Amino acid sequence: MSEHHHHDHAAGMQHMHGSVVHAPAADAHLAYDAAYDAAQPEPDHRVVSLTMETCESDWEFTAGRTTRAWCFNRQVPGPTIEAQVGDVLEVRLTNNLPEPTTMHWHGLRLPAAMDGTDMMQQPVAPGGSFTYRFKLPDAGTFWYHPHVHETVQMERGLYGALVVHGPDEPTFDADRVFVLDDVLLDDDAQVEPPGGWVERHNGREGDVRLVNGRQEPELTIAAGQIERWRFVNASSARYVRLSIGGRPFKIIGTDGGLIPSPVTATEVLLATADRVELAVGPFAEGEVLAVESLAYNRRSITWPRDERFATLRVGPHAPSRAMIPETLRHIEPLVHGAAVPTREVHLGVKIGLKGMEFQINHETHHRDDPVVVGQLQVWDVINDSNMDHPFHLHGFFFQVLAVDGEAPPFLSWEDTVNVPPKSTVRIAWMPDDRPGEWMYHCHILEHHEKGMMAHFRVVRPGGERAD
Ligand SMILES: [Cu+2]
Repeated sequence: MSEHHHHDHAAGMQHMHGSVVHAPAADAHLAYDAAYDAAQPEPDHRVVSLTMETCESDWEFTAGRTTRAWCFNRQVPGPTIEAQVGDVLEVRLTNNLPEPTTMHWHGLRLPAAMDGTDMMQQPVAPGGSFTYRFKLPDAGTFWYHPHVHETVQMERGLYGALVVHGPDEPTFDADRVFVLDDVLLDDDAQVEPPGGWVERHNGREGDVRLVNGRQEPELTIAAGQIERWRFVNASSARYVRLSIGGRPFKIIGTDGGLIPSPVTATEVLLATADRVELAVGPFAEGEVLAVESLAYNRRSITWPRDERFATLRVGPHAPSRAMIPETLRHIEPLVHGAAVPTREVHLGVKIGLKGMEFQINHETHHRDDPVVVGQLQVWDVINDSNMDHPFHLHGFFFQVLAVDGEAPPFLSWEDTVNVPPKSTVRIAWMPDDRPGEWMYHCHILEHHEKGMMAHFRVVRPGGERAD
């Protein structure tokens, strides 16, 4: 799938200093081990090394029509990176776009310096290079994308998937990644530049729906087989209420990897940037199913309707070796019993003299208080506005404790959660020992750009005042 190759760690490679990622353990997200070296692979693991070039390139989102896209390695999505927990990922980025860019590693617990935000690194200038290097502590479906000028760069095709395999995964007949997106093309099949106030309010929803960079492709699956389908919603603003012909599937994973046990459902909502992993099948030969997004009213101005992403055709029968255990993983709850909120994060939209402002705690580009390593965070994320916003926290996984006081149907690790209008989502997370500048924001790209974001420091105890 990808062009990367493996090579063993060679002595003398650069170490990153001043950052420590905690070690994987029974529940990796809670452990901490000062000996964990973010720059060196675990014993018997490798450095997964690859080069990435960003540049303008021709791409056929729609068959027979050429778009000047912006690509990682001349493809949309960029190459799917695959690695194992405990490997080090080393990506040498060369930017051949006409403007600066970065790579943000969405969902990964990495040192702040590798997060790819303009808070932590100078964006890579045209013609410049930067090497990202960090260890992969967690299994799951992640993705990468620029963290500058996203409404243009991501819309034109800059994104890709990263799959990290764990030591103890369920067995499937196939393991596939589907990166969903939509793109707004003009009559000449070129990507429309950012639009007017409706788009700034709603976020952009394109009329061409893409699976792995192609418009409404045909997919096939063998009758009788069960596959692992990993979905990434890379859209600017589109929510995907995913259905596969209305047939039941099993949800087995979310943003932060496997969930405790499979959950049977006929649909699942992916806000922008969300990931979900499904066990799909078995189907009967000859069936034809729509992979589609059912109408979802996120209270934007556009009217919701069912829209197709792909067509799934079921081919001849093949034997199955799939084995999906009832227990997929142990997740330790961060909070037992009643939680005491430590912070309120208000999401608001204000229309005033400055036009439309998308705010956190009543200001754009909010500077939030530091959090201290090892101090449990319980945040009430409160949506004061009349439309949905997907809340994304960089660098750390959280657990959703409640949505308007109701516990979610299953425990999971997340980095993105939808916050419905006039609702409160209570989350808990534990800052492990990765000090630095971090951020959270709405992942509707136009809202993020218009200020619905905040930055804050993670500080060591006693190292800095926390208030
Ligand atoms: Cu938003």
